[in-house]
Amino acid sequence: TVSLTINGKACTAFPNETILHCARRHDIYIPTLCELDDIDHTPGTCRVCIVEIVQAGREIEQFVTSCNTPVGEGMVVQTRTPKVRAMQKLQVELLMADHLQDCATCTRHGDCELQDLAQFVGLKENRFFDRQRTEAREVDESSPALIRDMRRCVRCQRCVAVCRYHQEVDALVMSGTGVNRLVSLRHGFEQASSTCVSCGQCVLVCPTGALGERDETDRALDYICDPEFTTVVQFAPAVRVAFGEEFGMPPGTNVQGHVIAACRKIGVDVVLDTNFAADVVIMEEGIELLERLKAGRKPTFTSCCPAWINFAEIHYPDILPLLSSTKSPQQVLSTLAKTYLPEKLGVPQEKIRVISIMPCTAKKDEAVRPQLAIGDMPETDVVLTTREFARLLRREGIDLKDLEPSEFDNPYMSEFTGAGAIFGTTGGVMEAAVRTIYAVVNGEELEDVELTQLRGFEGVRTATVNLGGPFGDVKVAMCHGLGDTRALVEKVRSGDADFDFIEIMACPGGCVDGGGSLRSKKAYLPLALARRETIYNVDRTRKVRQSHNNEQVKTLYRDFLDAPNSEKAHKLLHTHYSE
Ligand code: HC1
Ligand code: SF4
Repeated sequence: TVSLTINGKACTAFPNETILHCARRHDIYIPTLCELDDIDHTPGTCRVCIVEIVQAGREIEQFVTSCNTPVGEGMVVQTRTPKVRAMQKLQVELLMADHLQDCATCTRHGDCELQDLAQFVGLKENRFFDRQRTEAREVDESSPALIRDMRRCVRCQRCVAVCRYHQEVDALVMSGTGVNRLVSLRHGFEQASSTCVSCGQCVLVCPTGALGERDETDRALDYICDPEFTTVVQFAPAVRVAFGEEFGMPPGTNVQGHVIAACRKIGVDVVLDTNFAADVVIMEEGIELLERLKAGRKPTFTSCCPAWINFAEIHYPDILPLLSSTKSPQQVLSTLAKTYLPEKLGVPQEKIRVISIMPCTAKKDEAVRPQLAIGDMPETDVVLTTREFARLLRREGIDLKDLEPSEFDNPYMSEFTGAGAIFGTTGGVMEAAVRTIYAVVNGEELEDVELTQLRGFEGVRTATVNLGGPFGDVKVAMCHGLGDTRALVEKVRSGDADFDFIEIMACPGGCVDGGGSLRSKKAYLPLALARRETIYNVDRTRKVRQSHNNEQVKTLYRDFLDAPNSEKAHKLLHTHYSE
């Protein structure tokens, strides 16, 4: 170990540990902006983590960035001297100099790491702001999902790092020099035509409002407030366990009842559950998988994650025939809300508007796919990320904590099973599918529905499941995060991986910490495990835990779809992909 002092306090460090890291372990605060420990990102570009050091045996003081300077034996570190504080303040002032000064209208207002820094250094004035140069910076609004506003970028490069080293999509690059240096899409493309798959991981790590989703809270309000329309809201499996945090509730609190109450309070007519549609997806995808296995076609990839679909289409179009043709739960619910529900409610199809609340940015892309429309009418009209939904409630003066939890009351499309609930976490779709496929093949239920061999958090997990009947052992894989996905897809293409069924979720952890969920400052995906625990609890406490035993799903097939994979089910609930 290495001995040193920080602000007079004796500290021990590991060899090659950075000063910042050592300080944190000893509970000494040093401000940071570009650095993000969770993704091992220490570019040292913002320079606000500057500290004063004196190396052992040397008299002179030096000023270094603590995030990328290693400790030394006998080093004396000072973090709060007048000189250090003045330098940090100047740094923040320089960062502010080319940052759009419209905090009050920024979606990160009150939740911004740059604002926190301005408070930390006690910034009272802003001497160097160059409005003209800042306002001239690029704002890319070409994507239905994401907005890249370079007027708010602080060049921390966290987005570049997460996209390149974690998601391995590598859609972002730094371009330009000096004051013109900024984040661009590779080859200068616009978002809509680049290799970006809209997974939103870059948004989760952005410390300011430079990256974000296209805000559609106004469009949602327009529908909700218009008496002409019957507005239907659906919310994703993960939303109920990944939303309370925004209103000060402990991580992973199940706020399903609060979300229902909030929707009613803002004037939504019908509140439905994406979990119900997840159960329907299991029926369709499960039977589809068995058909494919019988025909010797394998592997089949799941198709519910839209960033994964984008990834396959853009990066590996040759594998598209391997994807399940079943639409995602979001689209299944929207389709049924505009075909099945009108009959049941006595409301004309063209008067229905579907708003979905998703922990996902790529769902916005999915909603505008031309093949996911009924004639000219999109199946899903508006997708709000979890962040936008929080914003919408604030705009309506609602604090989630103050609401009395409510229950679903729609008798057709709101009941869900434990299987539908676990879609929200990595491995959940596979587990839900196996519960139903096993019963279909064997005519009896699995003895233990908790398939713990499919759980876990490794990037790729594999297992062998005995399906019984003519199928016997099938090999399955579950993968989350696009870095691991790329490696797995490469293996499938080269014949080095032999699987029957593969679940892919583009976001690490699955939807519980999706790219559209609430952002955490200075951390990447810190809440996934707490949220996942709650999801498994929801499953554990459901009376019915297999999709095929969902009474509303049974009624749907009896009254409307005939059978899973029937001609009608195929027409309404399956899709195709584009190269
Ligand atoms: Fe997901 Fe899905 S699980 S994709 O992760 O299949 O977003 O939660 O809604 O559609 O059900 C997200 C979550 C979600 C779909 C379902
Ligand atoms: Fe990369 Fe995903 Fe961000 Fe696109 S949305 S730039 S793929 S991290």
